[in-house]
Amino acid sequence: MKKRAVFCSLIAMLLLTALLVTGCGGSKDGGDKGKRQLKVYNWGDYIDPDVLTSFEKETGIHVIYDTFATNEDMYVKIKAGGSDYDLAIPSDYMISRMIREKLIEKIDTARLKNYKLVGDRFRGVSFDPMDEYSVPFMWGTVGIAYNTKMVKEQVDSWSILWDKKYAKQIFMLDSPRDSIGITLKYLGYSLNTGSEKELAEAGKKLLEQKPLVLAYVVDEVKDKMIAGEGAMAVVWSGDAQFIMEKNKDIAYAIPKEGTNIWIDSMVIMKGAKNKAEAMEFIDYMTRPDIARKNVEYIGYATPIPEVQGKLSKEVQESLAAYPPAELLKNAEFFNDLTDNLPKYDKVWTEVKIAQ
Ligand code: N2P
Repeated sequence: MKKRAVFCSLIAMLLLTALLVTGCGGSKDGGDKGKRQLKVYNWGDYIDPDVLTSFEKETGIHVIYDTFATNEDMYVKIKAGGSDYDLAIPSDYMISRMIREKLIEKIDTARLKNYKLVGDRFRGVSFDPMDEYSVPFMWGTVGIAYNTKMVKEQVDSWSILWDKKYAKQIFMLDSPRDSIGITLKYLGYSLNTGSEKELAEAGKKLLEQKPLVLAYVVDEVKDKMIAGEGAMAVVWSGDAQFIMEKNKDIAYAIPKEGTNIWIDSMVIMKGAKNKAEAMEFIDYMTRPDIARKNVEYIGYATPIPEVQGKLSKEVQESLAAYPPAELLKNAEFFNDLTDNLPKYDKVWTEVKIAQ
């Protein structure tokens, strides 16, 4: 009996020590701050680094932050499993696919203080019609950034990307959906086509263009265009805005044949270990002062009207950032391709391996 009492008080002491060491059972605002963490997977160059720092400071949540260059790269890593991300920021069509494949969780937007600030045109969107899975982060278009010192003519058509006089001065996006998509638009087709014939035509066009292409690039395009290394580049609009702010010779065009309009939204991964932290991150990114810091740093467009209204007149009138509706009349969102996806993969592989 006595032995047992000693044993019990020993256990109690051990338990007490354990509690003291871990900060009394994990209270949010106690000494346990360093313990909370969040694993985020985002596009490269898609956040103001100061915003990450201030989030960590204000919430005590340690962020493990990784980046990807395209939706397809992100998908492969998530699908392979074991990456452990809590939160990612894919585009529309990829979100549809992730919902379909049960890779992401529902988000209770009623628990997000700042969700009400999201603009109406970003709610009830086709890839998440009931606003159940995603909270918009940025939006934009695909277009041509060009150097007005090297391109003297008007840029209003994708056809300029096939003009031999710009041989080896053209940067293409190393992103299958984007590069095939704009080629389909140039040919007068939908960028969601499932037609083998139309896709074969687009593939032929891209192969024909390859000798004129200086490089297939993603985030590196910004430095290259700022440095004047190419005459033009197919870019995402916010990158164009970023480039234009650093090099006044650069302009942005949305070709008349139409383009892709996209929304990148925050999603929570299925089975995320740090769901509460992910919710805090989403709400923080949607907070007006933070959203503003972000867009002013990265150049992309905010889905929060109140934030847009606070930006400089120059940015608000920039067609790279906030294009007028008439320029978007031929624009399409990408859809989840489902069974047609292999057809696009085949086209892109052929283009990339061609000599
Ligand atoms: C930023 C990537 C922009 C995302 N580097 C395009 N949807």
